[in-house]
Amino acid sequence: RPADDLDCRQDYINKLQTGANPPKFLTLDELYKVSGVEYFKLNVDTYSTDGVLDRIKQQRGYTYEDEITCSKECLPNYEEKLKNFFQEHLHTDEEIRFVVDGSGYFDVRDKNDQWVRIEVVPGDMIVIPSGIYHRFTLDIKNYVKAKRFFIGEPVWLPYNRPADDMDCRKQYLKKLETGD
Ligand code: KMT
Ligand code: NI
Repeated sequence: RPADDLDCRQDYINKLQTGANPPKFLTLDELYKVSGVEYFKLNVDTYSTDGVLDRIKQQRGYTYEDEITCSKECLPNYEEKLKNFFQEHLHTDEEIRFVVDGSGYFDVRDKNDQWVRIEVVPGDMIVIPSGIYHRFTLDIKNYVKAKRFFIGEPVWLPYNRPADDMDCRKQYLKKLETGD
């Protein structure tokens, strides 16, 4: 030790159970109640023409869109970026991801500060609220392709925990407490 950069070590950490033992499964309504995370199911074969994604973008004001591929081959600075994604952090804006290929895990802290692991597969669109502590990791396939959305000019800056004094954190906690 330390051998934290070895692939087998990373795979081991990624597969570690993050939540309750034995696992407890949440419905999407429950997920929303305990974290404020929103979820949309899209059809990965028809989303570009079926209008569902367009309606969400329009309703929520998503004016920016790009695509990120996380794999050793496609992501510049792969090791460092993945390490940063997996550091517990928050953002001043929503983190919106629509997975079109591959898979991975978003871990978010619930209102009792316990991890909730959200597996994302093609067709899954999640909205992680601003001010929530979270992290992302790939699974054993080491590959995900996702569309990213943003209201206005994108800001990807993470604030690693602790960031409890930030306005977005306080607002997030207030909203969670009052239930919207
Ligand atoms: C992020 O910000 O954590 C990511 O973009 C992760 C890859 S998208 C599923
Ligand atoms: Ni993030």
